[in-house]
Parts: sequence; C-alpha cells; structure tokens
Amino acid sequence: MAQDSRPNILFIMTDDHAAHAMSCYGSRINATPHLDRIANEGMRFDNCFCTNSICTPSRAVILTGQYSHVNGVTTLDSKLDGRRENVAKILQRNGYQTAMIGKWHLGHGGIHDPTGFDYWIVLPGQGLYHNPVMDEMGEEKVIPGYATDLITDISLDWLRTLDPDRPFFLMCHHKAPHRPWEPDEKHIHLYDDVDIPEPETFNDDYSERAAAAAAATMRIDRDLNATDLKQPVPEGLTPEEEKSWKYQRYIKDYLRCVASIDDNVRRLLDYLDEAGLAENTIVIYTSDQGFFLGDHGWYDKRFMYEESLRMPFVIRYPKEITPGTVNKDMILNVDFPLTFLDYAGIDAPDDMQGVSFRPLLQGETPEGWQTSLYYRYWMHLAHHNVYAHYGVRTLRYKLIYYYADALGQPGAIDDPKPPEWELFDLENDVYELHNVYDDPAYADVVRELTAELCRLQTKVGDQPYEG
Ligand SMILES: [Ca+2]
Repeated sequence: MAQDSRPNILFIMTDDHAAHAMSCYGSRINATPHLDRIANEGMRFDNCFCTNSICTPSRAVILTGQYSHVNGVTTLDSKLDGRRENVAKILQRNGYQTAMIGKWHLGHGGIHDPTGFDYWIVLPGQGLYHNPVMDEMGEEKVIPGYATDLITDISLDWLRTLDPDRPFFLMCHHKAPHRPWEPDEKHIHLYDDVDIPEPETFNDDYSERAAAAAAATMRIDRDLNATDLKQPVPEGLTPEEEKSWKYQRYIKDYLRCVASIDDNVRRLLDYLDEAGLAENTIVIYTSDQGFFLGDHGWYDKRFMYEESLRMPFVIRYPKEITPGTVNKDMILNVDFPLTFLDYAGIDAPDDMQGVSFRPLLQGETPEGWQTSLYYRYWMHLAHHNVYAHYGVRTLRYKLIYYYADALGQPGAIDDPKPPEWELFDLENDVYELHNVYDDPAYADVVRELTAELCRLQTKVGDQPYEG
C-alpha cells in the first residue's frame, strides 16, 4: 500500500489556559519556551475566540463544528450525544488513526462516551491532578502520577503503536491549568522567590459597566476558597495586602501548572523530531477558552470579556506555514474541525457551521473573511453568579446583551435580572472598563452592531431573547 501523505494532526488542548500566560503572546508573568516554539516555527493567531466560554460547550463545538444551540451542548450540565457526527468519526472513516487522551468532560457511559476514536482514555468529569482515575475504553483504573505527565505519557505510548502508513489524529487534552490549580512536585517551588506582577485592571471597581460585572462572584479578594488557596490567610493584613497575597497564591499555582504543560509539550515535540514526523504533522496548541488572571480582580471565565473570550492558538506545519508568522484575522473554535477536514482532503458535512482557515495558514486572507463573531453564555447565575448573555464582537467593537434569564436551560437559575447592554470600543478601551452603550457619540455604532448581532444570530440559527 502506498504511503498516505495526508498530514497527521496533533491537537493539544489545555483547560483554561489564557493567552496572556504564554510568552509568545507577550505574557508579563511567565515564560513558555516550548509552547513558543510552536509559534516560532509556525503561526500565532492573535484573534482566536470561543463561542461560549466554558469547558463542555467549547469541546463540543470543536468536535461537531456546530454552535452550542445546534449541537445541544449549551451548558456544563449538557452531554454530547455520541450518535451525532463529529470530526473524529469523519477522519476515522477516512483512514485516520484516531485517539482522545485526557479531559473529555462531555458525559460518560452509553451514548456519552467518546465516539470516533480507535483509542480513548479520559478523566471522568473534571478529573484529578494527582493519581487520577481514568476511563480507558469503558474501564476505570487509577493511574499513579501527575495528570499532565500521564496524559503525555499515554499520548506518546499511543503514538509509538501507530501504523506509519496511515495518518493520525490525536486529541491530547490536558486537565491543567483548571481550578484548583494543583502543581506537581517538580514545579511546586517555581516562583517562590518572586512576586508576580498584578494586572492593570486588578482593582477594577465595575462602576462603568452593566450590573453583571459587579454581581459576579469570582473575585480574588473575596471568592477564592480554602481549597484554592491551600494555605491559611496570614493574620494582620490590610484588605489590600490580603488581596495581593491571595493573588500570589492563586497565580503562582496556576503558572506552575502551566510550566508542567510547557515541559510536557516539549516531550511531544521531541518525539515528533525523533520519529521523523515533524515535517508532516500539524501541531496545534490551544485551550478551550481563556481565563481571568486577576484581570478585573477576577479568576474564572464565562464572560464575553477579552481575557475569557480569547483562545491561545499556535500552529506548526512546516509544509505550509511560514515560520514565525502572526495572523490577526478572526478565527473561532467552530472553525477548527473544518480546517482539520480540509487538510485531510475531506469535504465537511453541510451542517458544520464554521469555515476552514487553511488559506490563512497559507498566507492568504480570502475576500470577505469573517470580521465578527457571535457568542452566547447560557448558564444564568449557575456558577459565580454570572448572568446569561449573548453578543457580537467585531475587530473593533463589542456589544453584549445581558438578557439575564435562565430560559429553562439545564443548571441555570430561574431568577431573571433586568436586561442590560454593554458596548466597548476596544481601540480606545482595551480593558473594557467603560461601557459606551448610552454615549450619543456611539449611537451609529450601536445601530450597526445591533444589526450585526441580529444577522449573526439568524445566520447560526439561534433565537433572540424575547422575555
Ligand atoms: Ca475550560
């Protein structure tokens, strides 16, 4: 049989790793040399966004190429129906060797186990950092070790078993750096002797925004719990000192988890080199969404604000991507599977909603390329008291509508709040501190963005809120 020249796809995704904690994105707080290597040898995307900033929905979007309201996975409590089409099934049917290793978080048992994978081993639910239980093709076992190392070990073991004459598609999904941010022994003392800088918006008072921002219970100073902090708060601190102390506790553990990811990505890249696979393998590093790293005084995600909406996305494929390139065109998580299929030479099904961004990787921005995105977060008040909202982001502006109603969503809380709008001018207000929705100078922008929101909502098949 002739060797199949289609590229391998190594898709490495972490959980809650914000782009501003990667040095290739200009991080002020850490260094990620091995993640940077992918960008340096490939392309960095500066405008990659998710359509719903929480774990389960983002993962379902990436597998199905459909928005949450279409694939049915709108919330953390939703489960993916394994009978649906997904990108792994399509690649598998077309000769790819496929595996899902690590965090799944799309349900378990019966129709909710992973489908489309020759091999799968996943953490049940969120999983544990240390000595995790893992479900290997339906059989649960405790595996001693640290999750990030183990997921890499198992990925390497699987790669070594492959038929060299057929391409592979590996989804290597880390648990880290998800809360509660438990580092391994190797990195536990990293940053012991330094203070991590606080972000610009650390002391945001939410005064010029909709009520949702102040109502959120994800504040560093108030809402981190004993499990997060792992040490008692020292006595005798002023409120400001206590907030700074808690930030250091939080961010150092978060970054220690990231450092382990960086080390382990190096192992995967080294293997591709040793096995002679680097040239014909597309390597992607991304995260299921962004995260607040003390920005706005917060940890966590969910909001349509930049730190949470933005996904890191670096990609290497020596055959097609010019090393060290940066792309500022807009791409979305819903576009990922269509891009994979494009590289595999397979037509995407008509009901996949994204678009392949392979032309961008080849250095061409197609005429009429997307310049706006539709976002929706459904879980009204369910976690961190965040209000349900939807909105549109263009290259310059962002319009958010807090319809703030549960609408019967699983896990959402039926306690409607007064609807509110926010408009941000990202050019003049990069940190989204000043809502200009009611500023007469922005009346035309409000009209345009509202029309664009309606257009996108119709295009993706979602319904406006009519409370
Ligand atoms: Ca996540």
